[in-house]
Parts: sequence; structure tokens; C-alpha cells
Amino acid sequence: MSLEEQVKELVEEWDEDGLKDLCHSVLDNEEASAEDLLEIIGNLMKFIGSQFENEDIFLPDLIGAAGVVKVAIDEVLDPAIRASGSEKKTLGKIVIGTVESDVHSIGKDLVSSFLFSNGFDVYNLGVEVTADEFITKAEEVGAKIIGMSSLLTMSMDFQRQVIEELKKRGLREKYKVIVGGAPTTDEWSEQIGADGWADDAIETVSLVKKLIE
Ligand code: B12
Repeated sequence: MSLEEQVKELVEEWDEDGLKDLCHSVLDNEEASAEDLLEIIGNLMKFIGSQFENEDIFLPDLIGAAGVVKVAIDEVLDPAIRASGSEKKTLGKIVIGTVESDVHSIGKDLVSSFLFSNGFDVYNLGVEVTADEFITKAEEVGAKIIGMSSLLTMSMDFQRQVIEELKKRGLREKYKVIVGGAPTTDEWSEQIGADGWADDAIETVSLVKKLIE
């Protein structure tokens, strides 16, 4: 069975310990990197998302799969990436979070891990992050970039509100603001006056590198 198939089987069975064990053993035996595993998991969640949209699976299946994946990212893959990057000099500080009213974390966590593994200092504020929380943290740590994730059509407008709040506080020019998440687009990013949008974690790394050049 390929690594992709093994991951898929464990996620579909909600086998949290099995997935953690598999990730540990793959990393220990250097069969693949934590970034490779994150990419496999990201693609799998997109596939599971499309199955949910086509009503091939139902909400409990989705919640189960998302929970298993989140534990593997939080407890195994993200720490592995952080451990391997501890000696690196930072390319810049990034504050990232999912906007107010939105609890979707998987895509944003993938983006965070990829940015971290590419040399950025990432402050992941979690989910349901308010405009004030984004801005206060960015000011506190001296970030160059603020990244906002939104998975709900209903929460997208909070991305705009963070930009408006930056303007109100006279801080808009101090930061590069990037947005992402399934319902967002390049056009949306332009419409709300963000500095960039990316479709996935790998594109986000290229976008951020371009923006801070
Ligand atoms: C998993 C999931 C959940 C899980 C979330 C678990 C978790 N910890 O994240 C649970 C079950 C909790 C959940 C809850 C809900 N969900 Co939901 N969920 C999904 C699902 C299936 C997959 C999302 C995902 O993880 N995708 C995989 C990741 C890897 O992809 P991604 O998030 O898009 O991220 C990538 C890119 O977008 C980009 N990116 C992401 N963030 C950022 C940020 C920046 C700065 C950049 C540059 C790039 C970037 O890079 C990422 C990596 O490649 C989607 C379906 C879908 N097609 O997206 C629905 C979906 C988003 N959910 C939906 C809904 C409606 C809900 C609920 C309201 C359901 C309910 N009735 O309660 C609640 C929301 C509650 C809330 N207040 O937020 C709808 C949203 C519809 C809409 N357009 O508004 C969707 C589209 C499903 C559907 N078709 O109905 N959900």
C-alpha cells in the first residue's frame, strides 16, 4: 500500500493513534519528510471535502476525519518541523489565524507549518481571531506579514474588517496582508485591498517570499 493509501485508510477509520504512529515511523525511517506528510494530508482533506460536498459522506465522518488529522498535525508533524528548524535564521515574522466566527483550522495550520519550514517565524493565533487580536500580536512581535484564513462565505468579510481596522489605526502600510481559504480568490483579495492571495500552502510560501523581497 502506498503512503497516501495508508494515511487515507487511517483517517477514514478515525484511527488517531494509528495515524500518529504511522507519521512517527515514516519520519524515524526517513521514508518521507513532515512536509511530504502535510501535503498528503492536505490533499486528502480536500478529497474528503469534495466527498462531503457530493453527499458521499456526512458531517460526523467529516468531523471524525478532521479531528484525527488535526491531532497528527499538532502532536507530530508541526513539532517535527519546528524541531528541525530551530537553528534557522528567520526570514521574517508572520502572524496568522482564522478570522472571527470561523473554526476551520486545517488549511491555516498547513500554511503555518510550510511557512515555518521555509524559514519564517510563525505566530499561529488559532481560530476565531478578532481584528484586534491580529493587530495587537503583529505589533507586539514586530511582524512583517499578517495572514488571514477564512473557509466560510459568512466569515470572509472579517478579512476586510481587519484591513479597515489597520487603516483606522494608521498601520496599513506597516504590514503586508495576505488572505486565503477555499471561498476566497485573487479578485476578492484585490477587492478588499489585501497584498496577496494564494491557493495553497506551497503557493503561500512563494507569495510571502515575493512580498518581503
Ligand atoms: C473539515 C471541515 C470542517 C471541520 C473543520 C475542522 C478543523 N479543525 O478545521 C468542521 C467539521 C469542524 C467544520 C465545521 C463547519 N463547516 Co466545514 N468544512 C470542512 C471541509 C470539508 C474541509 C476544510 C479543509 O480542512 N480543507 C482542507 C484544507 C487543506 O484546505 P483549505 O482549508 O482550503 O486550505 C488551503 C487553502 O485554502 C490555502 N489557505 C488556507 N488558509 C489560508 C490562509 C492564507 C493567508 C493563505 C495565503 C492561504 C490559505 O492553503 C491551504 C492549504 O493548501 C470544507 C469543504 C471544503 N471544500 O473546503 C467544509 C466547509 C468549509 N464547511 C462548511 C460549513 C458550512 C461548516 C459549518 C457551518 C457546518 C455546520 N452546519 O455547523 C461549520 C462551521 C462552524 C464555524 N463557525 O466555523 C462549508 C462552508 C460553506 C461556505 N461557503 O460558507 C464547507 C465549504 C462545506 C460545504 N460545502 O458545505 N467544517
